Amino acid sequence: MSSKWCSTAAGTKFLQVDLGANANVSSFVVKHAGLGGEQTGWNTGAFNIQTSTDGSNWTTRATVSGNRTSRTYHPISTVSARYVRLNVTTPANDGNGAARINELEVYGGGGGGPTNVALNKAATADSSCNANEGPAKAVNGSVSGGNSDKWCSLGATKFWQVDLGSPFAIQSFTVRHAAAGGESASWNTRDFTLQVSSNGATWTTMVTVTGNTASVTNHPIATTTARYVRLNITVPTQTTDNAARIYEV
Ligand SMILES: [Ca+2]
Repeated sequence: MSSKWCSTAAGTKFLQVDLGANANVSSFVVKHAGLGGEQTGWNTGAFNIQTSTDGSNWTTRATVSGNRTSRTYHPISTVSARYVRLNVTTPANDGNGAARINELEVYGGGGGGPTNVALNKAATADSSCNANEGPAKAVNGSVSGGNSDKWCSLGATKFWQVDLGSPFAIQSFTVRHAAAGGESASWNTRDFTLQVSSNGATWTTMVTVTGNTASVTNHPIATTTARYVRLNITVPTQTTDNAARIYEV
């Protein structure tokens, strides 16, 4: 009974966890009083679960009222988040005023949609336009952090690559171009290829795109196992502008 978090604070009581970095989140499990051996009348009556990438702006992902069960499961459409908050609005269903949470579990991957295996992995590139537009910006899980939330290159041969750390079965790629981050759509990448490699030296071209104008491009492939992914940009924009601008891969 002492393996729980308990709060008797006035008003909404909350429990928050920092995952340490943005991660794909696809479901939550909450273990209430009854799972800790306490009376089920103390199971949380009403609550909501929110996520955030910065710990200050929150989006509500699940809202529950009238709960009486000891364990609740909350699948959601997969989102990238670093922080998860459980807000307890009605702490029990028998009128008791204490919130009693034995466990708040956060799950990613399976069930909620595809997993982004590139998220926060080690990225490199031929060059960067500025120190704050380095290759890591294309795997930081965000496109809304302003014009520097991207990798940018003015190099003669523009490429970006990520080391997934170990081999993964890859099913598709998603590339978010200039306008996905709020810049001009005339700067969306026009011609590019996507390659994979198991050793970082020998590359196989999986996707070849010419004449793209879209802000976000999705590229499903026949599932292939690889550790490295490379994006080669041959025509960076729709105009004579020579900078590649990639907000997320
Ligand atoms: Ca980004």
